[in-house]
Formats: sequence, structure tokens, C-alpha cells
Amino acid sequence: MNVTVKNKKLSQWIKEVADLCKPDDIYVCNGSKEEYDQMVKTLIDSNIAIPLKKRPNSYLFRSDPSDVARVEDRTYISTQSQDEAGPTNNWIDPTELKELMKGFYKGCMTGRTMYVIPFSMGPIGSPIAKIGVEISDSPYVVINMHIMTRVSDRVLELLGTDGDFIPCLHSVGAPLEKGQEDSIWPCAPIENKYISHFPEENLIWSYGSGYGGNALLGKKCLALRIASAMARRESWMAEHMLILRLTNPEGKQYHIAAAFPSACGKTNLAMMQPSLPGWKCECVGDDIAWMKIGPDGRLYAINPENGFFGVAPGTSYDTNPMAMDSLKDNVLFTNCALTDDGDVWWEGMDGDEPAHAIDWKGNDWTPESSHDAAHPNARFTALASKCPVICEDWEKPEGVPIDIFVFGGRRGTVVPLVYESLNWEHGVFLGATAASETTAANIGAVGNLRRDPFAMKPFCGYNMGDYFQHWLNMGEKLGDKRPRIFYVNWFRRSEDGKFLWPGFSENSRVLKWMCDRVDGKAGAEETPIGLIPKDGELDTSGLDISSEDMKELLHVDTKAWKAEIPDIENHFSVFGDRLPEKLRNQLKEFEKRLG
Ligand code: GTP
Ligand code: SPV
Ligand code: MN
Repeated sequence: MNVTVKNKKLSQWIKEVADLCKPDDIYVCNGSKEEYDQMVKTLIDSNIAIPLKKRPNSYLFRSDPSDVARVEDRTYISTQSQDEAGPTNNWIDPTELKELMKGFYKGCMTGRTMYVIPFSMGPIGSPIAKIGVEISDSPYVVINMHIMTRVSDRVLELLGTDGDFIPCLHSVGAPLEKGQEDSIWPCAPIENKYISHFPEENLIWSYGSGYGGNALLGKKCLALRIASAMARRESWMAEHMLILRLTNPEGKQYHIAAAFPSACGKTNLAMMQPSLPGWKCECVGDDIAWMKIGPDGRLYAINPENGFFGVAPGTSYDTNPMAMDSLKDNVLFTNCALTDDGDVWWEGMDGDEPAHAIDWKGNDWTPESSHDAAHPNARFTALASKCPVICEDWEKPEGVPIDIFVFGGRRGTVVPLVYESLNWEHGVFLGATAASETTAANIGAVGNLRRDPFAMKPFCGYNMGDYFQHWLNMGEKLGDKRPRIFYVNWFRRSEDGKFLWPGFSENSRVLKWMCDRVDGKAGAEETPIGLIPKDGELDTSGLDISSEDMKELLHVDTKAWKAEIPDIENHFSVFGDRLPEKLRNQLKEFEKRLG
């Protein structure tokens, strides 16, 4: 081991894990640039990282074709009673799960180095920040954590001898025999993967995957699943939400937090550049919000992350120029295609398709190929500080005051472009019943409609019925300082399958309507589902869209909504008596309004 660890709990844990996993070596990370560069060099020398000629200090990685996304089916919330994990989470008894996983962990780091990664979610030392330590046998994980979290020896200093942290154990689950050649992307077969959370003891055990949220444990595992359980105990909120600051032409600021399911537009909206003249948008965070009630009674949000782990396909100067500008140097790319001149490429990037490329699996690709060059869940890992529109207050420990919550999802039909909730309880009902078509961010079928309440189905670390109640409770605590709640759908399609709404920078028009609603300046029409922009109230000046399409986008099809009721009833029924009475009543009221 390269340093002496002074923290008692940490040195004890390192010893326990080393005794179990039997690594060849132990290295404690300090988060320095030298450390990053050294790890990258090792990865290049073993042909795992591919340097990109066109982007300084940027590298391409190719994962195993079986290990390309989160694995919700293999993700567990392990609490003493199954009821605590609730009906939306996979559950195994903690003692049983630990025994089972210890079997896998035994000797699993043989032939590898065990990295100890001290990190902070939130600015180091800030009162809202949480300290984690990830132990991982993946150097790819180490460099990604360097970008996505604050990895530093200062974290160890802060821990002192007795400070507490959240232990996050990770192994790719691929021990190396003596003389055995390593693969480019070691991992375990799907049935041996376990992404386990023990929220009652603030503990994470992950085994068998090296990809994204399965392996970068500060993100979904700590900052959402463990943090959501902490947040309920301590009366704050940990949400799968982007945070943005919008400034109107008069200079008034609005802060918006929006929850859309994975690969449904958070990164894009967080960095959106308004098409409306005079409006300005700045990014505070693109995936996770931690929110606490401040001294003035308002709700304040921080982004606990340090970088973006963003969906590459579809990202272009046309759709998300600020993301593109964040990707010029010091970026890690995973499962993108490689062009002949040494750059990355993905479907939807600006300009012509390359005549030839190497696809994400490492094979030749041409536009005639029958498959995509980049995997649909190909990702970039980039520092938040590289984003040209990162908000100057993004690291402010007290956070930014939230005015507006937005829920949404990917719905080809039924759900209109935008509507406002009738009140907080109705807003919670909208969050609790949110539905979206599944995406490539999880291993499994794509395009299936499912209920994904608050975009938290895969990320809530306790019983989702109690989580609904927590939202209602927070509303009561906030009183008249509650943010307003809206629902959006950028993904409504016409009969011929095209998106009806241009999206991206044009989404500013929808956000403007929300801000005007907050200021009491914009009219709305009450419908059974909520408040829809009154005719002409959504600013479409300069937008090339037919009035028929606009009508369709804001149309409330009562018959189609009635057809949703059985599915909502079904969705609610699984929570039994953990479903708050207020939501049961909301459903009744909704049915009544539909007539
Ligand atoms: P995670 O990182 O998985 O949580 O995803 P995310 O919610 O940040 O989604 P992201 O912004 O990366 O968008 C996912 C995909 O949706 C990309 O391919 C985008 O191009 C596409 N997308 C985002 N916003 C819009 C929009 O307004 N309209 C349309 N048509 N597509 C969009
Ligand atoms: C998501 O799936 O919501 C992501 C990507 O943000 S991952 O980090 O893999 O969870
Ligand atoms: Mn996400």
C-alpha cells in the first residue's frame, strides 16, 4: 500500500476487503493529475484506452458487448424487511445477499490492483456534501471517478481518524490467473452481476459490471439510492433531476429542477440555449439534485456531481452545442465509434456520416452497415467545469432556490407538450404516475411504456409508497414556498412517426410559459389533466410550426386519458396501504374530471 491510512474505519475496511478479494496490490488514490495521467498511460499501454488524435487528453474505451448499461434486474435494495424496499425494488435479505456476494468477492481481485478512491459528492467540506470511499479493481473506474466526483487526499484529511464515510465496494468480477492475459473490458456474466445497496447501514456492494451507474458508485448508488433513504430520514430530497438557471430579458432569475427518466433529455435541457431572444440558460447540474429547505423556507438545490456522464448519440452542435463544447479535450468516451482520422463519432453528430469508421465493437463500419456505429448508450465523461454555460453558482454550498419542478418522459402519444398541475398534491400525483418509454440506458427492451414515478423507479432506495408520502410531507413543510409543478413531453409523434415538437433550444418557449405562470403573466385553461397554455399563450413567434401541429401538441384527448386509468390503478395497487390516501383521492378526482 502506497500510504498509511489514518482513519480507523477505513483502514479496517481496506484490510477486510483485501483479505476477502486478495488483490496483488493496494493503491490509495489522491486525485492528482499525475495519478490520472499515470493510470491513463497504463491503460494506453495495455490497449484499453485509445488516444484520440483530434481531442487532446481524450480517450475512447470499448466495453464488453454484454456490459453496456445499468442492469436494473440485477440491482437490489437489501433492507431487513422486504416491505421497506417496497414493490418496485428487487430484494434479497441482507445476510443472505452478503453471504452470496462474499462467495463472488472471494479472491476476485487476484492478479489486479485494488484502488481505494476517497471522494466527495458535493464540494469538499461543504455541509451538504457526503464522503464516500470506493474500492475498485478497475482503473477505468478510477479515472471516471476523477471526473465525475471530487477525488482527493483532502477527503482523507477531512475524515481524520474517526470521521464517517459511505463504503462503496466494486469489483469487475474477473480475477486473473498467473500468466492469463487480461481482456479489454473484464466483467462477469449477467447472472453473476449484483448491484447491491444496504440503505440501513449506508453501504454499497457492486460486483461484475464495469459500466456507468453499475460501477461509478458515487452516482446512482450513493447520490440517489443511498441518499434518497437518508433524505427521507433527515427531511431533505435526493432526486434524479437536472438543475438549471433561466434568466429572462429583464434579468430575473428562475431555477428549474426537472426529472426525466434516463436518456429522456436532462443533459440536453440542462445546457439548452434558448431560441427566444434575450433569454439565458445556465447549467447547475444534469442528472442529480440534492435539495434542502433553507433558512428562508425555500427549497435549495445542489448538484452533488463534478462531471457529466452523458448520452453521446444525438448530441450535436445542432441539438446541444454546449455539451459539444464541453467535449473538446480531457474527455473519456465509451462505446462511441472511431473515425479514420482519430476522432469519435456517433449517430446524430453534425455533418456527414464518415465513409468508414470502427464501430463500438471494434469492427469496420460504413454507412451501408446494418447496425449503428456507436452503441445507443455510448457515453462521454466530461468535467462540469468544461461546460461554457456552467452556472457561476454551481458549487455554492447553499445551492440555488428552486422555483419550478418539471416532470416528464418519452411518450409518442397521449401526453401533451406541457401542462401545469392544479396544486402541489396534484403535482405529486403527476410525478407518481409519470410514464415513459424505456431506453438503452438500462439493459432490456427499448420502447416499452412503463410507470417511472418521478424518474426514480430505478433509483429509489426505499419503499416507493413512502417516497410519495415524503413528497407530500415536503410540500407541507414548504407551505407557500412550494415550487410550482409542471409536466412536459418533448417526444409526441405525428401519425407518420415524426416528432411534432422541434425540441432542444425551442424548449425554451415552454420554460418561458412556466416562468410567466409563476409571475402570473400567462393564461391557462383548465382541463381534466391540468392547466394547458391558453390559445396563443405559448410563444411560437419565429417558429416554423403549423397551427394543426400546435393544436395536436396541446390537445387533451379525454378518451385516451380515460384509457390510462386502469394502468394507473394497477400501478397504484402494488403499494397497498403504503399508497398515501391523498394520491388515492387524486386518482378519484382525476377520474371524476374525465367524466
Ligand atoms: P441520462 O444521462 O441517462 O439520465 O439521460 P438524460 O435524461 O440526460 O438524456 P439526454 O439529455 O442525454 O437525452 C437523451 C436522448 O434524447 C438524446 O439522444 C437526445 O438527443 C434526445 N433528446 C433530448 N432532448 C430532446 C428533445 O427536446 N427532443 C427530442 N426529439 N430529443 C431529445
Ligand atoms: C442513467 O441511466 O440515468 C444515467 C447513466 O445517468 S448511469 O450513470 O449509467 O446510470
Ligand atoms: Mn440519469
